[in-house]
Amino acid sequence: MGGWALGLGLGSAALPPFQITIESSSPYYMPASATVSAGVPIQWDNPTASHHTVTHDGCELDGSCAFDSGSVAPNGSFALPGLPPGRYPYHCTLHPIMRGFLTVTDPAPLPSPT
Ligand SMILES: [Cu+2]
Repeated sequence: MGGWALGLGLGSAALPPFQITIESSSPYYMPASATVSAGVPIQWDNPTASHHTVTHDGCELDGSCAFDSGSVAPNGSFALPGLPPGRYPYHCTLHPIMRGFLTVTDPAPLPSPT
């Protein structure tokens, strides 16, 4: 478990993960565009017959690699304990046509800076 999530002080037991299903046809990641709150675990399930990855675009673009599942076997899954707020385009390194987008929002609204 990541210390980052624990640092939120939510004081709750482990949250149920937000689940994304890998599919062998479009949109490939279901839902392809997902929005979750910071600190919420995220889990990708692979019920297809092929290996896939869940790889943040930054892993290859600029080294800002937020997550990379490596090869996820059929009937396997990949889980993250939660991510800092931000926008995370990701893809499958084995099938570059597979693309998803994750938006992580602040757990509580903060006063907007002036
Ligand atoms: Cu794939």
